[in-house]
Amino acid sequence: MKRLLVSVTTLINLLLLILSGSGYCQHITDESCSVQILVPGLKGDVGEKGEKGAPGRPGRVGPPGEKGQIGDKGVKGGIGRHGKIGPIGSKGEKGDAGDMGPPGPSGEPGIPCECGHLRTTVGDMDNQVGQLTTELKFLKYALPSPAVVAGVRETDTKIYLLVKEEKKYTEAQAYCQERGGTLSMPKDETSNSLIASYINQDGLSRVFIGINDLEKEGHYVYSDRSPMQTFNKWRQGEPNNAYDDEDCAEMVSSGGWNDVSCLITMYFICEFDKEHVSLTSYNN
Ligand SMILES: [Ca+2]
Ligand SMILES: [Ca+2]
Repeated sequence: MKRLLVSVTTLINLLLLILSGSGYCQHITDESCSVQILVPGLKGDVGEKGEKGAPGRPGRVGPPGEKGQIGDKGVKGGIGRHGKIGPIGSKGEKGDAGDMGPPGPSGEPGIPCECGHLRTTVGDMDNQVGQLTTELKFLKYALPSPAVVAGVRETDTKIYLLVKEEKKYTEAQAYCQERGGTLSMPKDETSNSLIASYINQDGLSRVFIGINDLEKEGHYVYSDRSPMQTFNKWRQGEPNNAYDDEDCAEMVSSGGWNDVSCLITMYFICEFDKEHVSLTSYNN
């Protein structure tokens, strides 16, 4: 481009010189008129190198390259650090019992003694434990609940049970019979005193006992239908069959007897034969 501009400029200059020379020379003498041809000078020296230009603008983002190949597998890493301690595991099942061990060495000889009486005592205690065990089973069977009885009283052959539930005579008798007994039958001074103390101990004033003349007026029998013997504890003026309606008997705290209506309700005392208790199984 630059070279082309130089050439054009040169041509224009030559043309101006030709035109001006021919016109100018018409007014000037031929000697003094000459044609001067101007030619461009020599090409100058190469200029100094310019300063470095500012960096150009970044080019456009090229298209994504093709996906490379899968690299080789890396080298196996070293052992990692210890992890945290885990939670306590559940308890395992109980293992089988081990084999029985060998017998131990013999003990030292005992001290000789006269043990005959001790053996007798131990034997007696065994019998008592057996009897108490039977009575305990009986009580667990016979007692509806601990709240309604005030313990038991007993002689060599009988067990007495004070039941603190108010019942009519026949209901009380049925209660005792259901448990293998009967309403208490004081047939001698000993049993009468024991029943009386039983009443007093609990602060009571009267209880039904197993005596009645239900079948025949004035003919008193015990609740097991055995006839009244010579022993009795009728209070003075009793039995009086008051209002012609007293066919059952109560014992008051003094131990005395009185005939009363069978239809009133009061506490009562049952009686059980120890022999019967021992022979009966109370496993319920
Ligand atoms: Ca009567
Ligand atoms: Ca009476």
